[in-house]
Amino acid sequence: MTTTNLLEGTNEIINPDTYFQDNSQPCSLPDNEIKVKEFVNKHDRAGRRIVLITSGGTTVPIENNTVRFLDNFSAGTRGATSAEYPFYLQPFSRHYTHSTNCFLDYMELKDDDNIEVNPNYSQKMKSVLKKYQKVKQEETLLILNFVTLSDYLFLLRSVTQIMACLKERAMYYLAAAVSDFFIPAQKMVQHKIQSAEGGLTLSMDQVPKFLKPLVNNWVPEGFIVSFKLETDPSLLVYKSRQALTKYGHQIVIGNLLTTRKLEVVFITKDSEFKIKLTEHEVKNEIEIESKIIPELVIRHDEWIKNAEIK
Ligand code: 9Z3
Repeated sequence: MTTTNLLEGTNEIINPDTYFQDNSQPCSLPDNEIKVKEFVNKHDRAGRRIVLITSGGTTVPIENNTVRFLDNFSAGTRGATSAEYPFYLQPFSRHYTHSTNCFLDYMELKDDDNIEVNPNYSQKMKSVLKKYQKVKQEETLLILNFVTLSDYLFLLRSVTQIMACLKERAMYYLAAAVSDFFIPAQKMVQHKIQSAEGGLTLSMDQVPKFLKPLVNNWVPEGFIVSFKLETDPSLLVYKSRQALTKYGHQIVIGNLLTTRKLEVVFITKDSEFKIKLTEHEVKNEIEIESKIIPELVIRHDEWIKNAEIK
């Protein structure tokens, strides 16, 4: 088999500012910025705290006219579940979209003209619906979408910079699984890579380390929590602490791919502890986010209090 060595990667680490200069911003960015400004202004005036939760994976295209892309693992469950706990909400749509049921399974035909909720689900759905409607009515949830690495990074920079005015009252909960490698636009081939040329060898650049400007420049007063995903248990604590030391933010939550729904490790400057579900909790469908979020709320309280003392 022949291999096509298409692209030359580089070991040089690209500066985050250079990234924003070399890549064009997504066309949805201006609209999203308007939505975020409105949301932040409204809740800032009411003296509320705001949490930015990033969730899901990013993709990196391998062709400018993209037919193929590389994806990062994430079902987006951590972020979606976590978004519900600050309000003590029961799950909303994720339980219907992530279930093996088709959404039509939740419905029944009442007569020729009307449908209703299947009684087997109506009790649970009713409580979810009530809480969902409360969130909608109070406009306490704003959902923005991203697909590619570039969508994500431009959005992250804009949202954090808009939220900077909240100072310590903002929390940044970075659970998205962000690509570590990408092909810069100017090095990417324009058209679909042809399979007739044989195998494909890709060489990719390292994605700039965005936590650095985020912590130091974009939101230096914010309470910042990042996640570290590993598959090798022996690396988890070491790599999580390494990230905390490197970026100097408040908490790294380490998790392993296979046990991420059952166990996480909190790494702070002066502590390290596990949060784990018991067998009993697992049986009762307790979600680990119901333990993670209250712990973070306590620490965020302290963060705000300490800032007031200073
Ligand atoms: C995580 O570690 C999340 O907890 C998961 C959640 C992606 C594992 P799901 O979405 O899974 O519920 O299916 N997110 C961070 C992953 C990541 O890429 N972190 C970077 C790294 O590990 C640092 S920011 O190097």
